[in-house]
Amino acid sequence: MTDDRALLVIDVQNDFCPGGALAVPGGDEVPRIINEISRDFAHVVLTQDWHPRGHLSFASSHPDEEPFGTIVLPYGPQILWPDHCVQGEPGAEFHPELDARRAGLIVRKGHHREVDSYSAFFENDRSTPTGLAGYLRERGINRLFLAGLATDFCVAYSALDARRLGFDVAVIEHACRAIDLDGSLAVAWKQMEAAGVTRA
Ligand code: VGL
Ligand code: ZN
Repeated sequence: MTDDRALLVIDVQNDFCPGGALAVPGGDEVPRIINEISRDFAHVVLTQDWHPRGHLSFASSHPDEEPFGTIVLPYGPQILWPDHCVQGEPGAEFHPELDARRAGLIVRKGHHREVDSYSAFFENDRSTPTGLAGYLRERGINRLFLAGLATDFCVAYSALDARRLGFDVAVIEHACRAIDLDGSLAVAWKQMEAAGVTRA
């Protein structure tokens, strides 16, 4: 099928939904919205946050730190999160209402213990690629539509990296939900708008 658009569904996993370890308010509202939207796309890619136990983004890996604090790692500041999306645990599974059947690719990210990975394209060192850009380019995909969790972290980082890589990028706002930590949602939108990300 010649369609130069892809739907990129970010981290619609149990731990980011109410009842999960890092619950995003309203996170469980997006699977059904995304299922509707995905019918219009020939290309659907899902991402899955996929951390080993003891991941350095977990506050529990640092004896003197609390969740939602910040530390400095070799690649820069890192927010510390509750343990979430641990490989093979129920919290790392896709939300049961998300229809994953039409996804052509599932990108797992955050599996290196020492580096977090918000973006679907690069780890948080902003230089180690996941391979997704090559996959999309080989298929002639130029335009990306993003949905999922969380707007101000993994969706925003993915959108910004996609722009940096030369893709047209739209964030489908009603199919995303935010963590909004200390105004992070407003900051994320400011950065996305400055980078030429549109709202769909
Ligand atoms: C995410 C924090 C930590 C996200 C993932 O999917 O937005 N946020 N890991
Ligand atoms: Zn994570």
